[in-house]
Amino acid sequence: MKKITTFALLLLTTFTFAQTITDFDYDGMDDDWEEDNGLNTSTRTDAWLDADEDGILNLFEFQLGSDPQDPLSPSIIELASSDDLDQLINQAAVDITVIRIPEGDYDVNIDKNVNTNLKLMLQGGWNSDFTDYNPDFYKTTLNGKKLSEVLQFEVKNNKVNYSIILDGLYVVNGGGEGNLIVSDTKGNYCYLSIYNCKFYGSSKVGVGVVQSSTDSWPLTFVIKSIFANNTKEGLAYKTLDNTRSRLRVYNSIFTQNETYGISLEMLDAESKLFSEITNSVVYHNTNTGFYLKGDVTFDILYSNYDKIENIEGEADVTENASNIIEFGPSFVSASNLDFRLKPNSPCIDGGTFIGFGFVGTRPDIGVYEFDPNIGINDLDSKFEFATFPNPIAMNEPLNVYLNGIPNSKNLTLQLFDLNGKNILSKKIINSNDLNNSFTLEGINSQGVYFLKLKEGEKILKSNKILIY
Ligand SMILES: [Ca+2]
Ligand SMILES: [Ca+2]
Ligand SMILES: [Ca+2]
Repeated sequence: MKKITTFALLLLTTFTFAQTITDFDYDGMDDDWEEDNGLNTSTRTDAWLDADEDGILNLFEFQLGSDPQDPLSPSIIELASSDDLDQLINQAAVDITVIRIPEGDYDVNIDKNVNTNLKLMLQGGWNSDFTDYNPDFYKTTLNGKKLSEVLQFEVKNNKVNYSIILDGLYVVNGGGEGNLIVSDTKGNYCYLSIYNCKFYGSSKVGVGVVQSSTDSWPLTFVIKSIFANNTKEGLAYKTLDNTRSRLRVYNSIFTQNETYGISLEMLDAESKLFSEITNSVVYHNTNTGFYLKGDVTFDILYSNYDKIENIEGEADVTENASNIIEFGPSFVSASNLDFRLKPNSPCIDGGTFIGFGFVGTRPDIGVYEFDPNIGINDLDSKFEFATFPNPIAMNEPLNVYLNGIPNSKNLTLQLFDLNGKNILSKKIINSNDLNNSFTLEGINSQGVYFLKLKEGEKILKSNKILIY
């Protein structure tokens, strides 16, 4: 991983926001931008890859307006122990500011007025020397100690554009209105993205968003994040003043919150929210999963929730629910905030492909993919190994996704048939080779195969692959 510690923000970006983008593959990245930057306008998978290996996913490079093929763009500030996180965030302004925060506990109570254009990314989940990223392993905790909001962004000035991205953070014990509050009364084009984050133990909401910017068109992503044990809603999203908002929630969990998992509330008749919740668990909240009010288009797909009861202004809600699982998610230990899936969970292989690598016949619902070849005991290991599509046609290229595997001199990928015959071996120079696709050579019959990742003779991971 490249280290960039300069505070100088040398990059002038010519990228400008538009009110809407043309996005054929629906991955959140503009078609022209994808073409100009060597990405694929007809696959969603590339949003979650990191072309220049700078630790910032392509989707977030788009939102920041940086170059996804240049590891020096955007410039990154690595927080040293002597640095003052509050001060760094408050300095963040129109230039791109990526602040990388190593594992540790930080007392944080930030209230930032967004008066000018802002592109800010806070990225936790790194080890102390910033060579390895794994948010579940290297916990970066921003702790509000119930004193006030942990992070609050208030947009009050004229027509500013902003991108706020949180990645790999535990945001806990917020006071005031909640753990993260974004209130926007004057924004223009607004991105809020939450990825690999946890929002626990707020004295009010986990995350609260208020959009009241006339004729703006905000887009909020919530991806692989958990909202649990908050005193009010996990996520509360309110819109007023003729705002048209879009909310996309993917592979996230909302549970054990004391009111609703998610509330989506239009505060006036002119505002409208297009919401889409996919591959997510909204279960075991005190007052059912959802509170919906007003002109809300509510698409819930391949998800696991109990019931939607409190729909006010129900006539305005357009509900589209499909492939819903109504049984409990069967977490390993919800009381210990361990939201991995047990082997009997109905969420296993219950999701739909949205671009992430997965194990099994289909992606799982929730944050953590269950691997039947590994079970739950080894899921604490720091790496992910996924292959897709699966099942796969005989001559179709296979995508292999690796994350967090340390470089080793002795890694191979080996394909075995059901009789244990080794059909193919591919040596891996380093793990980054594998954010790629390759052809399964030498296969001439359909059936079940096992792709094993080995270090020497030791099997690190094994995925079952069905070839048709
Ligand atoms: Ca796109
Ligand atoms: Ca794409
Ligand atoms: Ca990148």
